[in-house]
Amino acid sequence: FKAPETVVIFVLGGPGAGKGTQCGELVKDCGFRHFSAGDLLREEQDREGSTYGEIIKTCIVEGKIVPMEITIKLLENAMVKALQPSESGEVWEKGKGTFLIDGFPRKMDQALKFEEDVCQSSMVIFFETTLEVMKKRLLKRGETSGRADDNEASIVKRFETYESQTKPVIEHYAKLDKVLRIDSSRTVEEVHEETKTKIFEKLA
Ligand code: UP5
Ligand code: MG
Repeated sequence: FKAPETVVIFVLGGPGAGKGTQCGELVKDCGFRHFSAGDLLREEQDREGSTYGEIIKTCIVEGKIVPMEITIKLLENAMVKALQPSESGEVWEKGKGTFLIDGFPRKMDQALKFEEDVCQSSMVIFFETTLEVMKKRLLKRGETSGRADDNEASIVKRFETYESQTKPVIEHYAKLDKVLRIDSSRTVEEVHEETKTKIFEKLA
């Protein structure tokens, strides 16, 4: 994966912290591109003829991390595809070279592997809120989302994986001074404004 103009931003935070919502806001407002590891995995799970359907399904319900080779390949494919010229021929419209990688890396070995094989990240956005807020948001979404993991039992397991596996990734990048910490307990608009400001400060 070679695209020197590309800026890669990892977007992390617990389940339900608001990663997907905030990435959507950044796409609308700044033209960034959004790659959700979870969405790519769910798509692959449902793809006819996929060899990985069953393993992805089991991991998601159990809140476990899918073997990283699968996720990294899906992300890399999506990123390469995004770099193809669009129909209008415009690849590098405003912001389009900034890639938000949402919900990845969730575990230290994935972070190292991705940065070695695919590309280095410029920064990590960490949406931080309490487990209580996250749980409330997930249960509310579960009323309509149809997501196999938006239920009490899966939520508990997702939180455990987040605490034990993903938090060390955030700590690792914090030591490298790459983390933008953002309190995501507030409204979508408030969180978005602070996120945007902090990203552009860091990029400047
Ligand atoms: N909401 C959002 N922001 C709000 C705000 N400020 N105020 C009030 N409500 C707000 O938001 C969640 C809900 O809260 C929504 O209803 C939203 O409207 C509301 P969302 O933006 O969806 O939060 P997000 O952090 O994206 O939550 P998500 O559930 O997607 O987080 P997860 O990290 O759990 O899910 P993900 O899809 O990334 O992963 C799912 C599973 O896939 C993992 O558990 C794992 O099994 C697997 N996976 C891997 O194995 N490897 C990977 O690399 C990635 C995923
Ligand atoms: Mg999400």
